[in-house]
Order: sequence, then C-alpha cells, then structure tokens
Amino acid sequence: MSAYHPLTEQEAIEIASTLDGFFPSGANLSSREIGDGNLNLVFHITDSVSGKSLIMKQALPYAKVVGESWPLTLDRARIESEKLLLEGELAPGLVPVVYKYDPELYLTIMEDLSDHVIMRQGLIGGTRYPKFADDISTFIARTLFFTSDLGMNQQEKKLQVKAFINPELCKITEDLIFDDPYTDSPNNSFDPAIRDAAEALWQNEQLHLEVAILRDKFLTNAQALLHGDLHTGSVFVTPESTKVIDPEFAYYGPIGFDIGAVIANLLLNFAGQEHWITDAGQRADFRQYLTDTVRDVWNLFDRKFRALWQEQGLDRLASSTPAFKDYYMQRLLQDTIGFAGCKIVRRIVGLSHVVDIDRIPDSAAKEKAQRLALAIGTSLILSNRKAQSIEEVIDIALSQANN
Ligand code: SR1
Ligand code: MG
Repeated sequence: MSAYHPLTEQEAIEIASTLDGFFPSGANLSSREIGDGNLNLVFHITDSVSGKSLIMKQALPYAKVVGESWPLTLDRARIESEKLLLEGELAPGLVPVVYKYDPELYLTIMEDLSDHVIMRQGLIGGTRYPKFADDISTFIARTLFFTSDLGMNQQEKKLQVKAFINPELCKITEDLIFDDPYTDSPNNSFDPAIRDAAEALWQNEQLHLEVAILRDKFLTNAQALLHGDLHTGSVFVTPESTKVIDPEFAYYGPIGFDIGAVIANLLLNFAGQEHWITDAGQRADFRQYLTDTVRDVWNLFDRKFRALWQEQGLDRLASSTPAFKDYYMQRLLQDTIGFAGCKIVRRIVGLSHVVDIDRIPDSAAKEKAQRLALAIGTSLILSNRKAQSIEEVIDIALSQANN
C-alpha cells in the first residue's frame, strides 16, 4: 500500500527531524504550511535553538488552485526534484540545494531561502535587482545549452526527453496559455471591465494563426529541457543573489518559452506600475529599469549561449556553420517574443493571474494596466515572426504605455 498522504505540520516536523545531521540534537522544531502557489503544500521548518531551517515541498494529487475536481499527477514532484538537481550541476548557486527526495511521499526537502524575497513581490515594491539579468541569463543559457542537441550527447538527450515526459503539466500550459484565452472558455477568468478586449482576442484570426504556430512549437519542438514556468514568482532574489525554484513544469520544449516567461513577467510588472508607483517620474524610471532588464536578459543570454556553443558545441555541422548559428539565434529571439506575448495575455484573461496587476485596488488603474498588458502581449504575438531585435520589444512596451 502506498505511504502517500498529504502531510500535516506535525508530520512534517517528524520527517525533518530524521534528516541525517541537519538539525542538531536538542533541536526545537516548529512547522508552518506556507504554500501560496497554485499546486502544492510547502512546509517551513525552523529550529528555535540553532536557527537552522529548511523547506519541505509536497505535491498534492490535484491542482490546489481549483480543488480535488482537477486531479494532477504526483510524478511532477519527481520531475521537479530531478530537474533541481540537474540545474544545480549546470548552474551552480542559482537554485536551492536539494537535501533529499522522498519518492513515496512525493516530497522534496530543500534549502530555505527565507532571506530572499519572491521577485514578483520585490518588483511590486519598486526594488531593483542589479544581479538578476546576469544571473538569470547564466541560468537559462547553461541549463538550456547543456540539455540541447548542441551541448549534450544526442543519444543521451533522447533518453532524457523520455525521463522528463510531463504530459499532465504540459496539458495545463497547452490549455491555459495556448488555447483558452483565444475562445470563450469556461476556464477563463477576467475582469468584466475588459470584456470587450477579451472578446477581441476570440475574434482575431491573425492572432489565432500566430498562437497556433507557437502552440505547435510548444507541442513538438523538443529543443532543450525547460524550466517550464519561469515567471517572477518562481525566482527568489536579493540584490546580490538569484535562486530559481519550482521546475515542476519541466519538459523538453522550445528554448524561447523559458526566456519569454522571464520577459513576459517583467512586462506584466511594467503594466502594473500604472498603480504601484504613483509619481509619474519615478514610474517612468522604474519602467526604464524593467525594459533595460528585458534588453540585458536577452543580450546576455545571446552572448553566453553563443560562447558556450563556440567553446563546447558538440554537433559538428551546427558548430562549424556560422550562418546556422545566426539563423538559430534569430529563431530563438522570435520564439521568445511570441511566447512572451502569450504569457502576458494568459495572465490577464486566463485562469491564473499575477498579483502585479490583480492586487491593484483602484479599479480604473487596474483596468488601464490590464488593457496595457493585453496591448503589449498581442503586439508581441503579432510581431514575433518578423522580429529582428530585442529593441522591438522595448519599443512596443514604451509606445503602448505612452498611448
Ligand atoms: C492550474 S496551475 C496554473 C498555473 O500555475 C502555474 O504557476 C503555471 O503557470 C500554471 O499555468
Ligand atoms: Mg510554480
């Protein structure tokens, strides 16, 4: 019989106390369930004697955001722990340390990052993170290059594709990002004030063509092992440190999907600043910081990915054909822009929103932010296959904000 059951706070303490050598003898442990995400239980275990602490994350057999009517595979916990370990090897220091994975309880025990803040919250508060663009570009360049056909043994890669098959979590993305927002789906959730804008999405055939092309890439393009949900709620930060968490949506997909997620969430915050920073000058400054970060993330990624390819590329023909490298990187940029657009649109009209915009208390400012985000998102989607430079993303964001 399976030992799996959702843990109580007390059971979490009992398991934590058996973790070899982590807490000293005489520890006085306390436990608090702090999960505020869509899917899992998260226990914060602290020892009042030594001050040591850890995090225990347990998958639930359903999507917490909806309830037991939406069953969800527990295997996502295995995928998350294996991906975290791999990321720790490929991008050292940029993910939490995994202490243990319990395959019966679908439980990952890992480093407590309470000295960091969730980046989304920090950005809402107007904090700047000077190391973020450098760190996240290292993370995405290294985790994606070394799991792609360019940077790893191509036979081993096929076995890795198999190990990270993640159909149920992919289906969530396929529905919530690449389908529901473009039709009158019961999964959608949007502010009645922007119904006209939502309906416009349902009727825009040009937009549907671009989303269908991006959806097809998500379904079929096993380019590299993605994080799969790389939004600013999946990143812990301080001004000096960046730690990427929550890779339970990991699977082999198109590289631009991860980079697009980062850019989308910077731009969602850009739209939300309609409210959070009231002084117009300060708001313009912070928006410039956000667009500078968008530019830096892409440019640093481009530079680091190309350098890895140059120094450690394994595919002979791809590595010795400069025009192919340019073609490949341009395709990544275009995919990044298209996926960023889809990820913005889903957070305004789809099932799961972002607090950068949803928590705006003033309804007029909120409506303005939502319309701005939708305008940016749809422009990115419509322009993705023609894009030549990351500057086009910044031009779109700034021109829509000044409209
Ligand atoms: C039902 S899960 C909704 C969303 O939460 C996760 O963070 C993913 O972004 C997913 O689409
Ligand atoms: Mg998550």
